[in-house]
Amino acid sequence: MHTFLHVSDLGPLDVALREAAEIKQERYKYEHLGRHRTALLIFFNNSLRTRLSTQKAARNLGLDVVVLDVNQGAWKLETERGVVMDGDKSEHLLEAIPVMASYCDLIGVRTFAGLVDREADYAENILTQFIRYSGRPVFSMESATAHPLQAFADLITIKEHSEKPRPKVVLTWAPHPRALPQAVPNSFAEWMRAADVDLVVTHPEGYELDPLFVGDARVEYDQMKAFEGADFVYAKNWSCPGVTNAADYGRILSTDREWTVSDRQMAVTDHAHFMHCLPVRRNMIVTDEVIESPRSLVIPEAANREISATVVLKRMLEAL
Ligand code: AN0
Ligand code: CP
Repeated sequence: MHTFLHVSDLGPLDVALREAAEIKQERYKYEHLGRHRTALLIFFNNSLRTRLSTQKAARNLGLDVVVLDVNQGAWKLETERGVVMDGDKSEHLLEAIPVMASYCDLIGVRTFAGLVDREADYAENILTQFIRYSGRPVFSMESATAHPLQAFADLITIKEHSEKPRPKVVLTWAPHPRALPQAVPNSFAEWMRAADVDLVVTHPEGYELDPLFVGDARVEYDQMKAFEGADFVYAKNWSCPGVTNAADYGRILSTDREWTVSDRQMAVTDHAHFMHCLPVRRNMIVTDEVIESPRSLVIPEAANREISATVVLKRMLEAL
């Protein structure tokens, strides 16, 4: 595997899930693969889980790890070609990428959508330059439009806790005070469609996700109706994807706290598990009661980030 952005990069999901289960039992089984190899993890944005779990995964595989926070101590990077660099940016990505690549064997990149230019965000402007100019395998640690390591961990978690062969999984929008990317719901929808689950997406009108990710998944604008009989509820905020109205891209269209996941909605589910990728704002996205309930999976879900990252890095090392 040379790039990791979409579910298709991983090949058959049943094989990947078996590999994940095996690695969870024996985390250091492939420790020899990373010997004398280095993974470089580059963060253009904040992270707690991805930063820690990906480092742990790399160590499971015997890799050396170098972490770079671009905004703390590196030169400010220009990402657009053709710009006259007379502003505050001292270095261009076009030099920085091959330089960084010369010190490592694998590269992980965390970068958020700008939420201003839909086309640039959906072209994955920064990640694409790493893929094109580094000559190294590159994996998304959440890029502008996708968060595949999260979606893979989510799928592992659902498979581990599912009491039915084809569970009903509801992806619900929830309110948030700041505009957030669509990366998490995009990947979650993409991965659930590829898995054997009954996916229902619910959000206020105007929040329609890009068809590239959501395909023809069922969309239900009535949140209570969507929750009926659900086995898993996956909450997330996202800003307007600009699918129905391009001018609204990146905007907050609703702050309706009726959408905050509470016991009221959970009561109509089939004793559903609650999931969220974290970080989560309590009593905006989900109430204290729901996130603290025994049906909440947010902690095992985050723990599975180590497992999804170990499988992905293992695949990349095997292909070197
Ligand atoms: C980010 C997002 O919504 O994409 C990261 C989630 C993993 N969330 C925040 O910035 C709060
Ligand atoms: N879920 C997730 O990716 O969290 P971080 O932003 O803390 O890495």
